[in-house]
Amino acid sequence: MKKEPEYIVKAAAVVPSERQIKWQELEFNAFFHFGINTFTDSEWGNGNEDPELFDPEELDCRQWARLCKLSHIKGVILTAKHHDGFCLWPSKYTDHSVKSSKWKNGNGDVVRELSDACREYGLKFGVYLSPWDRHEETYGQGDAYNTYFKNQLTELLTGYGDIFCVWFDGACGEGKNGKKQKYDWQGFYDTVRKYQPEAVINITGPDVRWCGNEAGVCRKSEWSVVPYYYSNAELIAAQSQHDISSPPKKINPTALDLGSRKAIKHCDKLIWYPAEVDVSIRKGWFYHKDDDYTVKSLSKLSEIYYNSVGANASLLLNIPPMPSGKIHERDIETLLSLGAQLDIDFQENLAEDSVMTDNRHLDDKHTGQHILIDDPDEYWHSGFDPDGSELVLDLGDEYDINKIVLGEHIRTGQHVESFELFALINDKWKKLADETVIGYKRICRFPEIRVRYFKLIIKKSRCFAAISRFEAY
Ligand code: FUL
Repeated sequence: MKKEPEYIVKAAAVVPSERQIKWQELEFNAFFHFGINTFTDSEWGNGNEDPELFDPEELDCRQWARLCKLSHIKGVILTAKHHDGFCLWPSKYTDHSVKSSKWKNGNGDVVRELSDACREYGLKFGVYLSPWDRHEETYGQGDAYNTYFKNQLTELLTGYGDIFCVWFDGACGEGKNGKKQKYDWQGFYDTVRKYQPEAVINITGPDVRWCGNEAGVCRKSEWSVVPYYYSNAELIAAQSQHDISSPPKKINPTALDLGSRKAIKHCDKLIWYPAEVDVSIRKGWFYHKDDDYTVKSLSKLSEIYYNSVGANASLLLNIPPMPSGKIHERDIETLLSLGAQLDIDFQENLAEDSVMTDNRHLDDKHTGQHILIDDPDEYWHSGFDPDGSELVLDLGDEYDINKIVLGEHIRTGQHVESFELFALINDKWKKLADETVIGYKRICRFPEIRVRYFKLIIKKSRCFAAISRFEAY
């Protein structure tokens, strides 16, 4: 039995909530930044925009949803209200919304149209609601604004069916009247839990952590077990964007390591707080004609996908619709090609009917072979001496393979600290990967090889290792 220090025993026992597991399993979601900024060609509105300007004459939320469906996207998050305070639904608490616009003579509701389209296409639906509101008079007045915000939240949580995610932006600044608002974060969270208990609360929230940049990358070792400290809303807000001219492009260097032994050693409290990578398909978060040439290529998007979904993070890709209410053809083209590429990349898991042996396991219900059972709750458990444990996959025949997908059984926590992956080539084990964490999903890519046997060595793991995914493509 491996003797671990007390703080590692504690870290190994931290597990996700059911809502965090459901969210993690979605893997790839879409962000839609759409609002008054779409019509003023800006990124941050100042709240004084004329609502009349909002007029997406050809709004087609079914087009947005269809595109997501074809691109492997599982959930959608709409900017119901951005920093300018303009609401995409007819909130009864303000006139600064679609009801004062030209669109459908003030009778339209984008939240309704998109949530309906998502249901039709089998996608999850979520909302972004900016705490920072540059229009609302009560902003900066303490309780008055907090009540306003909770009322709006309640409208969104009770009027549009199931909500899978509520995204609270960390960006905050001065209000209209120069005052700063003291947010009632706990009250906001309680409102979400009351009306949509299954929804995760992201970013300045307790369930999902911002990866720390908007460049589409996560850390080499993305731990889901991190100090409680990182979920502090004031801290997240302080590290978020404060100035429109300097978007946070890189990972904050002081936070390169959130979950290693060194990073958690002196922490009183650890939590399950998995990472989300949010990035835009083009330069801005909102649509600008001048950005049409900045739409990311298939190779860039695919790199972002593998560096997030394949590295224990979730991907939230922003696709900003045009003033017409439709998505630009360049964005469509590149997204569809990503969808087609992912279809090819994950066409057939060649490990499905294979044999998996191990050099140790906890008991007969947790042998290597259990990894291959098509049930996320079947897994191999190393027993309590995990370092140096080995799993050997025999595909039964030789196949051309360039990807191995691994995953820990996160219901029992995140444990693996380092591993190596090998393939048997000409009777010699050739090293394909030498990595740190696995977490919910780790995709190891390598130049295509013809191979029958793979070997995974768990070099170091906290207390034990539990693997529930080993796929070959
Ligand atoms: C940031 C905001 O300021 C941007 O406009 C955008 O909404 C991004 C997702 O979050 O904090």
